[in-house]
Amino acid sequence: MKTIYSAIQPSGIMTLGNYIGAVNNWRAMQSDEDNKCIFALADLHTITVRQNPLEFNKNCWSFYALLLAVGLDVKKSVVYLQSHVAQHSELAWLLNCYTYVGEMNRMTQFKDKSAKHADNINMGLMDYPVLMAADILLYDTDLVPVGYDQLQHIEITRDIALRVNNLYGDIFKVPEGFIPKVGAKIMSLQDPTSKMSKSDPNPNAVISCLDAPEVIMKKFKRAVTDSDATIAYDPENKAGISNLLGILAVVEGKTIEQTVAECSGMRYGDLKVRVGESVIETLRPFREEYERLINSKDYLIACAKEGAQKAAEIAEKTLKRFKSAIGYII
Ligand code: ATP
Ligand code: LTN
Repeated sequence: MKTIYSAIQPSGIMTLGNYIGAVNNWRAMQSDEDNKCIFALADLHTITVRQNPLEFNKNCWSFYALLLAVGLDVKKSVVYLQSHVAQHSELAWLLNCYTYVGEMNRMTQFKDKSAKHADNINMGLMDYPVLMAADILLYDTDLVPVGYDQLQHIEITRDIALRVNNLYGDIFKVPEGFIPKVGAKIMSLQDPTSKMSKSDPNPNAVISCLDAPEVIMKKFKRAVTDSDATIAYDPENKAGISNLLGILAVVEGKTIEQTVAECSGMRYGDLKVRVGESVIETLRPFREEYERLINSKDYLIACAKEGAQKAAEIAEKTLKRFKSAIGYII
């Protein structure tokens, strides 16, 4: 049995990048009987950037409903809110004392986000990877399915786990990242050299999993490509077209080679329409199920509560193991 753990922040909107790079794989891993899957809304991480309380609350509901709508099954997997399981904060504190300031200073995301939010470089922003390490290590995780941008955080999680194990014996399982071969970094539709990001202020750059079909089509038709007219997969020199091919391959469940073979010879405009149509059909059932779930708050509350109980049971065991090794009276 392998334990799979991952999380997503309830901030902004869930993008096609989040779906392809992360959530789509969570669902695939959940359907393997040999996997025990645990998925969280990383709502403690979200307040490292200042949130409007009403909007934040709405986003938490919305992301939880959307996780279920895309197919996370609460009967098979544990799906919960990080803030409902106090062990995350407690382990993060303990791990802080086994993490060096220099290590956190070097984190790419910390540097990027500090530059972006220069008026609010809070301790949480710097400590973000330690909380993430706590999330992962609490569940004796084997594999962490994430997009490419999170790889550095998985590395530091492994470093912290090994450091603790060297001091106290076998306390933590040392996890591995799981990065998809295609789709680990879906690019912005307006600037295909940068990542499609939830927090992009330009709505044309980003597909939301809840966008209406006509909006999705419009955004793909406007996607930035290049002036050459050949369809080829070459992320370095043909970033826009390669991004479209990558998206198409994942949503149609094909390899890049198959997709390129099918599309070679197409005009750019036709490729854009083909990608738009496939993405619309992929997202359509999610949007419909989301509309149903977001109006079933009692059901969502019951699911979240059950998820948190199951998560806390596992988390408490790991936390006690570590505290006892440090010397705490437990
Ligand atoms: P922001 O850009 O505002 O920091 P985000 O879009 O990266 O947010 P997160 O909540 O940080 O969203 O990421 C959730 C998951 O989605 C992570 O596993 C991350 O690696 C993955 N992910 C995010 N954007 C992409 C992308 N463009 N392509 C592939 N995977 C992505
Ligand atoms: N930092 C992650 C979200 C996250 C996460 C985790 C992912 C928080 N805790 C544990 C995997 C495992 C991000 O996607 N930005």
